[in-house]
Amino acid sequence: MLLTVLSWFCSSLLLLLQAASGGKLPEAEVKVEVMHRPFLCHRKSKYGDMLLVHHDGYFENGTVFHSSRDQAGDSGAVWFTLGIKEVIKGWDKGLQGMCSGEKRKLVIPPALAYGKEGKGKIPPESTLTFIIELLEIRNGPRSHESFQEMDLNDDWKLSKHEVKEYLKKEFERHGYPPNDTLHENMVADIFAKEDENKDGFISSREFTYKHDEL
Ligand SMILES: [Ca+2]
Ligand SMILES: [Ca+2]
Repeated sequence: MLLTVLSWFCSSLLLLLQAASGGKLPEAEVKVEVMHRPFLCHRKSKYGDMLLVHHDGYFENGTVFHSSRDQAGDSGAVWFTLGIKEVIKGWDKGLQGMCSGEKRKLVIPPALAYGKEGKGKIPPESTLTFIIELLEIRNGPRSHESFQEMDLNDDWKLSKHEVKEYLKKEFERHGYPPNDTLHENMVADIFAKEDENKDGFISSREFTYKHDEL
């Protein structure tokens, strides 16, 4: 009896799943192949993280159209923030859950790359292949971790004082002397843009969810 019920349940679930996926056009997908994964992986990339990557780009016929290693040393590697459309959709989708030191091959259909128009030397409707090596992961400017770091009194909102302290720290970290007038102006500017409900604080929501499309 139990078995019958179970199998009935499973087959209806299957039907449900088919119904849910049927009727819609299959969404364009990135083909991801992990070419190398380091033995130790303390942290995996997620939306909002900043990633430093080396990348080689190939057309379908195998010709290289870009290589970040063309430049001397590691200087050609690029930083970008994952998941905020700073890069093509295929990268945002295909570089999640990646370890530092990991190497992936992404095959990206035009819909998730440069589409019908193409761009620069990328012709319209190009499927692109990228070999991407992730060199480093850092907390993105909009990450949960950054917010907690800035929120000195843990009340889940940022006061002008907290933002100013953070700016001072960031300036020092990058080797610039603190500049009170400049910090005041920056704080005023930040609050004008970010404090959407004008209550004098930047809430974690105001801070994090700038990008509705995520
Ligand atoms: Ca606070
Ligand atoms: Ca606010």
